[in-house]
Amino acid sequence: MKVFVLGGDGFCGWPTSLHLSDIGHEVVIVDNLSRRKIDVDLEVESLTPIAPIGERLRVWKELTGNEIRFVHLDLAQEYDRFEDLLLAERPDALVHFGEQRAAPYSMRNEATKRYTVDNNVRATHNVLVAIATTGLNIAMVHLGTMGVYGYGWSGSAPIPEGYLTVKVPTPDGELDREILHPANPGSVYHMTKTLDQLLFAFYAANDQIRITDLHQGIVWGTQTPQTVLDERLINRFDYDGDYGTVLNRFLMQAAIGHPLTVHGTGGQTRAFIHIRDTVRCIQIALENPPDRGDKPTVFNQVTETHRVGELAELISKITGAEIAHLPNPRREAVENELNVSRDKFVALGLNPTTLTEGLLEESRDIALRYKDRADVTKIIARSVWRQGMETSPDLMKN
Ligand code: NAD
Ligand code: USQ
Repeated sequence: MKVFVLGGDGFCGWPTSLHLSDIGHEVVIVDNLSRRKIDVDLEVESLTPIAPIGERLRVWKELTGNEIRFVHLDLAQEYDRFEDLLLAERPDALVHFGEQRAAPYSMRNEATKRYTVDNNVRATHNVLVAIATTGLNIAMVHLGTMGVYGYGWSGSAPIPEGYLTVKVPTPDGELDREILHPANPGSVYHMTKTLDQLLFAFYAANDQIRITDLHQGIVWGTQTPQTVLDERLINRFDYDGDYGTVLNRFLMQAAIGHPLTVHGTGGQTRAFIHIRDTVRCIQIALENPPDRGDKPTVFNQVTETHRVGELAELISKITGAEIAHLPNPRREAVENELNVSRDKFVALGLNPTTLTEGLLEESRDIALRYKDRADVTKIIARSVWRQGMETSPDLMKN
């Protein structure tokens, strides 16, 4: 297949591009490199050194003979160029990672709230309009989030894969109806993913676009079999208070002797997936697209759930790291249950990689190898959900 990877320079998009190229697909990355620019604005860098995109692609070709092409394009701002690109290249499928993905960054200030909505909703809508207008039969796979369901709305009831069957009372008795699971976003970022879902429902029905929406949990780990081939292919490792996600942050903090930054009691339960499984799930989704006229297919792309506090305890047990309970900068439930249906990927052949000490060690080794690149003044999460919320002072000095 010829596959466009939108956002293919990012943390999930880069290893996915290499994986798809490795198994023989023709890959074209479309990215505006905005994630690299945000690092410059935040004065922080990935813990791992990220080579320029041209160098990444050159090394991949030298090592494997496989060519991945790159198009520098802003999906939210350059609609005409994107439509022309689809017509010229006629891809069979596209994977859409190209959005601003950090919840704390989306809550940082009025500019980042507006940027996140403008960028994410426009990018997704432009992609859909371009597919509809060109009339190409492109299968679209989108990276959504578990956060669209919210945490705790249905207590311990299993969260279905996208759709909920409800009973609608009518004067003639009850009707069974399948609806999109009610949206309960916890941040401006998560809200954009709930808006994406409505766009998908509309364009699947109106223009018969074939859409798969992957409700992904928190991705952890760094490397895949392709990114380890050469240091210039290494994947991102975000550890800062806005972009670092919880498990990778804890692993990095343990490696540099920083206390583990648990927000509040640590009773928050979240869903997780290793980056190696992310790339396999995307391959499975690409190989099993819905038919024209189907409603969007939704998969819950998660392999396990854990409480944040329990993860901190596990890492503390392995590494001896201290645990710090910090004021929570987010408005979120202090504690929640999370029971997620996740049968579809397993039925289609995914053999889940779960959180084992071996893999934790692998991530810790990377954190140890690059620990001198860490700026410890960037670790504490300081983007608050409402003005006036308390945050922690730095726990370490550079
Ligand atoms: P990332 O920020 O590392 O990568 C996103 C990429 O998209 C970046 O390279 C960025 O430059 C590009 N991009 C953003 N806006 C663009 C635009 N307007 N035009 C072109 N390119 C644009 O994020 P990630 O962690 O790789 O996440 C990828 C997707 O997966 C996101 O949509 C995110 O919501 C979703 N997701 C991520 C996680 C996670 O834990 N990282 C979990 C669940 C879902
Ligand atoms: N947390 C801590 N300490 C930290 C960092 C986070 O206790 O140092 C807590 C947060 O308060 C939150 C939980 O850990 O309760 C998860 O936070 P996170 O930053 O790891 O994940 P989140 O903000 O939910 O976002 C990440 C990705 C996003 C994706 C989402 C999937 O950045 O793109 O959509 O995971 S999900 O969480 O399933 O919605």
